[in-house]
Amino acid sequence: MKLINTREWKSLELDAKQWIDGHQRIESLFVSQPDRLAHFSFELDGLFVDLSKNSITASIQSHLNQLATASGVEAYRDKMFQGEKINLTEGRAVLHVALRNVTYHRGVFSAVSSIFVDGIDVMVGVVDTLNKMGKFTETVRSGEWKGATGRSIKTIVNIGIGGSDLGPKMLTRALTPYIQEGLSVKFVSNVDGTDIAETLNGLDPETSLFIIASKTFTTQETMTNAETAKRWFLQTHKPTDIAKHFVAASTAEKLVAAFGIDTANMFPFWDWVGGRYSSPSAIGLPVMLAIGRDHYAELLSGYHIMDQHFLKTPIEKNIPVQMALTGIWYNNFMHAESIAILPYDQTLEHFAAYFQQGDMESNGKYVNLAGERITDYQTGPIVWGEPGTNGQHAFYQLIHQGTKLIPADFIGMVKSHHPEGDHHVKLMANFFAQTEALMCGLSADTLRAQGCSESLIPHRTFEGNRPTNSILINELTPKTLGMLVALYEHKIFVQGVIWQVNSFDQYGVELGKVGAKAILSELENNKVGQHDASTTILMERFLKKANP
Ligand code: G6Q
Repeated sequence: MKLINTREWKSLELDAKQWIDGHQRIESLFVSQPDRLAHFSFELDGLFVDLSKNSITASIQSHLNQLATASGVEAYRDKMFQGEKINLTEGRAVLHVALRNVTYHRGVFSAVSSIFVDGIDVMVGVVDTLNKMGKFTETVRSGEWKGATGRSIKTIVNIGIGGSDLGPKMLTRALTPYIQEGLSVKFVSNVDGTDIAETLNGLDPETSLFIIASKTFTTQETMTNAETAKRWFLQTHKPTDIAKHFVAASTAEKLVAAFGIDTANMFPFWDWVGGRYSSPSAIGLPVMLAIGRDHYAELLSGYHIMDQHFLKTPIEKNIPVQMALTGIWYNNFMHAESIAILPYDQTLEHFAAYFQQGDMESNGKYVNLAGERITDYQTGPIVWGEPGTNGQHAFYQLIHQGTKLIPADFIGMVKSHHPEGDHHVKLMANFFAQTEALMCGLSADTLRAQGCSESLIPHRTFEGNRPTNSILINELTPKTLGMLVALYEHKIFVQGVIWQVNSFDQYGVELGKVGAKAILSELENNKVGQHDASTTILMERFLKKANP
């Protein structure tokens, strides 16, 4: 039966109509349901998730739960954890959960349990790679690993793009307080020469280590930047020195060797790790180098805690499921087009960008698993955001008084790594004040009582009723960060199941990879082929300017 014709979907459509027609308000739900927080807030190991400031009544919540059950979320989740090939279009298992299915004791990673794909226990490779990364990391961090001229490594440069860049960049930045003193980690991704040029400027080749991070080792941007870095390095070094200054995170051994990298310094991963889910794989090498093996193990343990919670907790208490259902409510029944992710923590400055890819590449699909065009409901939302309080002075105006509904996730910490004076209490006062103001608004009566002139009242009134999720974390540590990332990953998974899309392919990315190749060859040969009039004039103008 079509999703929109199911009993669960129809009930929710009715709920939405009643909510809108009844002019209901979120804050009044706290009066009609005095135990609302018990139903809408969740706690797991230092992570408190409050979903109570949403336009979701107890009855809507129960209809959403029924939708999750009827959509087979639990069965699909179990298939993922068991290594079934649920990425149907690519015929692959989806096992990023295997990457953190590990324990750690005195420098050694071991598997928690076996996970089989095609009769092979993937945990053997996972653990081997982690231990190899661990050993390598310790030699680099201790200074035992020497560059070609006998000096130890001070700067790590990760060259990758998309899933091979955003995750490690976000994690490394978020864990800044854990980075070893004297070690700096840089990320290059854009094929725009500015990115690599600015990174190489002032860099000392003798103390630099490049990680070429590419699952396929063919991605144009990454390989162009890697070749440029190699050329720059060879201005001062011999080809045989490459092995001491270049390593790879990849699945493509032959291409890695052809580049000049010693395959002993290649850290593998597998086809069942999707790019945007690959940060806890070998793609996490810059993170491990930055924060060390012990902290990296804590990061993986955080992911694992959330994975196990997702796997074992009934729908009603399952945090990723509940967050996903809240998102479905706005996306499909309240006509919201986007969601904002607003971390009140400067080190989470790349978090929204990371999950912009995580969400939009996973669920930005208009074809369902059966290959049919989805015409009657919305799939993935537009994801955007910036750290608070900067966002407050930029775009919050539209969230408060714009004509669009923008559900927002607020993420903040109880304890800061930089409590400097009263900075942290001020930061968090803004977090709490914003979520309250978005919900309660400011009425004309209050403004009148404050002496506001009648002509200004329409402008200064806030309708409120703007929904928010609040995630309050005790402290941003490797463990809680792992939990937070896994929470969003599983939320995306649940939504993909309900929308019946394959959250694990990315043909939209691949289109870009192929399209640019053909045009590049035309530009290089100064010969514009068959294109539409607009593309032709753009290319001709570009060529004229480039070769006047
Ligand atoms: C992620 C995508 C995409 C990918 C990049 C880099 O899920 O597949 O962002 O990670 O295109 O690909 P390579 O790692 O193969 O260079």
